[in-house]
Amino acid sequence: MTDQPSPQFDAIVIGAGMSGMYQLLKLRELGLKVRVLEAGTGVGGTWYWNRYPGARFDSESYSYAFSFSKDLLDEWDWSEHFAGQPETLRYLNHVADKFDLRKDIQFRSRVKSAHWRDATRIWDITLGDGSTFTSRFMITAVGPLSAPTMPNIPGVDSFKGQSCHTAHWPHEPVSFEGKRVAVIGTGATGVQTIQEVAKTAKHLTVFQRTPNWCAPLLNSRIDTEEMTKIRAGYPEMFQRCQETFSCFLHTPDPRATFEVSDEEREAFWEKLYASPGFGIWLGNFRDILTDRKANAAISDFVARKIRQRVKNQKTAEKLIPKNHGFGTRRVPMETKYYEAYNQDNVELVDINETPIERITPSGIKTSDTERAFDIIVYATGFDAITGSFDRIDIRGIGGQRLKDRWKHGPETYLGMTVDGFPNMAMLVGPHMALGNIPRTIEFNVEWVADLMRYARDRKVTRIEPEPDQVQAWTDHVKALGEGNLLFEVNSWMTGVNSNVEGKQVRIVNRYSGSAPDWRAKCTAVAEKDYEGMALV
Ligand code: NA7
Repeated sequence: MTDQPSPQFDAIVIGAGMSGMYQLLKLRELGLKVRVLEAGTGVGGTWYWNRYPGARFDSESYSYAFSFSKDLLDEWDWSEHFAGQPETLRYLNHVADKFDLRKDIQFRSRVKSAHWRDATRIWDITLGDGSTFTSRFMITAVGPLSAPTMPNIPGVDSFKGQSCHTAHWPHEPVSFEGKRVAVIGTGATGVQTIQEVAKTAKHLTVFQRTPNWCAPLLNSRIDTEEMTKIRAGYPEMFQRCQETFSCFLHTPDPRATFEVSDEEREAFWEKLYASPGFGIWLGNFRDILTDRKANAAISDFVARKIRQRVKNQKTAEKLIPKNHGFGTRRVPMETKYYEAYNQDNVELVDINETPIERITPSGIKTSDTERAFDIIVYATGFDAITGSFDRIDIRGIGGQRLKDRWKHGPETYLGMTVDGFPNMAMLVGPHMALGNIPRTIEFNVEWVADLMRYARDRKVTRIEPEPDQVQAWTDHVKALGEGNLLFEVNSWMTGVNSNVEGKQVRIVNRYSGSAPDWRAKCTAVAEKDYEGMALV
C-alpha cells in the first residue's frame, strides 16, 4: 500500500483482563505501538468486576496463574488452594506493576463501536464518550463471561433497597448483618454468594429456577512449606496442564463407567467427591458426558449426597436437578452450600412452583405472597461468549455487523479470526478451547503476537481468513459437539439466556475438542505461513 494514512496505533486491545494484559506485554516486546482500552478503573477483567461475597477460584490457584515469567512465579505466594477474588485481583495488580502495564492502558474507556475501513486498512474505534482512535489491528480481549444480564422481571428498577448484579458489585463492602436478603440465581456465582451470605444475613431467601449439580470445593490454606513444594513443582505442573484435555490439573479417567465393578465405581466416586476441585466433573470416567446411562449413574450418586446433606427432604428434592444430568452444565463448586439450607435463616423458593411476578419497591412478589427485603442480589449470569462482542457495534467489510453475522451462532477460523473482519483477532473468543482459561490465554496471546511479528516483518497490513476455512472450522467445532450431552442442555455454555432477545435457541459457541488438539492445529497453521489466511 502506498500513500495511505498511518493509524495512531499498530494495535488496539479491548479489555485489560488477563488476556489483554498479557497481549499488551507481548506486543510491546515487538516494539509495536499499542493501547489497551478498558471500561473499568483497574486491571483484572473478571476479577475486577466480580467482587461479590464469596467469589473465588474453582481452579487450583497456582494452575491458574501466568506461567510465562519465572520471576513472577518465584515472587508470588498463593495463600489458598482456591484463592478468593481479593487475592486474585491483588495478584493481577502485582503483574500490572511488575511489567509497568498501566502506562499503555486507558481506563474508564468503554468501546462503543469499531468500524473497519477497507480502503485504508484501519479500524476506527469509538468510545462511549465519543473519543476516537485508529489502529491497524484490533484485538478483542473482552472475556467470555463479561456481559452481565439482569433478569427480565418487571419492576427491577422500582426496588427502594440496595440491589446489585454480582458482576457489578460495589467496591465498598456490603454488610448483610441483620439484613433480609434475596438472591436470584443458583449458578456457580449464586452458589458462592448464597453460602457466604447465609453466614451473616438475618434472613436469606434464595429464588431458584433451575437447580444445578454442585460438588464440594474442599478449599484449604497453603503454608510456606507447601508453597515451596508447589513452586518446586511448577515445571511439571504447567507441563501437565499442557497435556490434559482442557488444561486443568484434572483430566478424564481413561476407564468407562461400567467397565469397573459396582464397588469400584462407588469407591472411585466417593474418592472424587472427597477430593478438592473439579475432579468429580473433569477427572471422572471418560464417558459421563457422552453415555446417558453413565451420566444417569453419576447423577444418582450426587443426588444421594444431596439427600444426605440436606435435612428437609422436600428441600433436598428441590435442590436436585431433574431436567439435566450431572456435569452437563458448569458444575458450581461449593463449601457447605447444601448445609446452608439446614439453617433457620435460609429459605428456598422454587420459582417454578410460585413464579416471581414482579420486583416491588419493598421486595419481591411471587404468585403466592410478597416478601420484603433490604438487599436483592442478582446472580443472573451473563450473555456469554458472544455477548461482549454484541455489545460493541463491530462492523467489517461493507459495514457488515458482527452481531448479524453471528445471529445463528459464531463462525470463526480457529476461534481467533472471522472472514469479512480483517485485522481483527480474538482472545478467548468463541470456538476455541476454553478450559483452564489462563493456560489458553497464554497460547492464544503468543499465537497472535507471532502473527503480528510475521506481519510486521513482511510489511503485511491486511490479514483475513479465507471464507471456506471459516466454514470448515465452524463445521468442525459443531461436529465435535455431536454426542456431547452438554450440548443438549440450555445453559450459557450453549448460548441460551432467557433474558436476551434472540438467545433462546441452543448454539455451538464453544470448542469441545481437546486443548492439545486445538493448539496443534493453530501451531500447524502458523508453521505453514498462516495457511487458510490471506496476508497482504
Ligand atoms: P449462570 O450459570 O448462567 O447462572 C445464572 C442463574 O440465574 C441461573 O440459576 C439462572 O436460572 C438464573 N436466572 C437467570 N435469569 C433469571 C430470571 N429471569 N429469573 C430467575 N432466575 C434467573 O451464571 P453464573 O454467573 O452463576 O455463572 C456463569 C459462569 O461464570 C460460571 O459458570 C463460571 O464459569 C463463571 P436458569 O438456570 O437459567 O433457569
